[in-house]
Amino acid sequence: MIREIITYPNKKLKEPSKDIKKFDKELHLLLDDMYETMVAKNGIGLAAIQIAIPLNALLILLPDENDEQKKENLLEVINPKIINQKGSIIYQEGCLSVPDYYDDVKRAEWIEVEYYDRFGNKIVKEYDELLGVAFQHEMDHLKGHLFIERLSYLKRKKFDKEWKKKERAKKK
Ligand code: Y12
Ligand code: CO
Repeated sequence: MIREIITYPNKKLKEPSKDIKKFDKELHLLLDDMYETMVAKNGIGLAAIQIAIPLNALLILLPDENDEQKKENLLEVINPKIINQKGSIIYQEGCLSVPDYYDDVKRAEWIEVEYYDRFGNKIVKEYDELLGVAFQHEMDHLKGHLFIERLSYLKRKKFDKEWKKKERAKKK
């Protein structure tokens, strides 16, 4: 089922998510709905809190070299932790919960993470480039943060100005 995505400034997006304890059918249904929602909305990543569920689950599905999102490349991530990181990279990010705004964000260039798959198997992996950036972006959601909080002072001002302008236009 395609779920509604909550958007800035919905306060729920600030809520820290909780660890998942049961790797059961209910979790599988949540992950399936998240997948349907992410693909339907043209996303490459989605955290459960973006559909108002404060649980530590996220998905990432990058397009392949033919620009296709193949389900076999889907990353389902439960209760993730970054255990090592190094370097820095600047990447232009966007977010389904912050529609129509894209900007450069600085993050770690390489991360080592541990997490669980949908069956409760523990996974330890390294990610870099876009996958590493997307992983960090989605993990921020689980802690109640949006990428716009990581913008420089001037870029954040630019975001606030554009957002207010859009709000005024909606009221007309
Ligand atoms: C780099 C880039 C993105 C991430 C996090 C995952 N972000 C997304 O999946 C953003 C998707 C997105 C899709 C949009 O819709 C379309 O393009 C049709 C979109 O546009 C609007 O909302 C109007 C904005 C964002 C991490 C690293
Ligand atoms: Co996002």
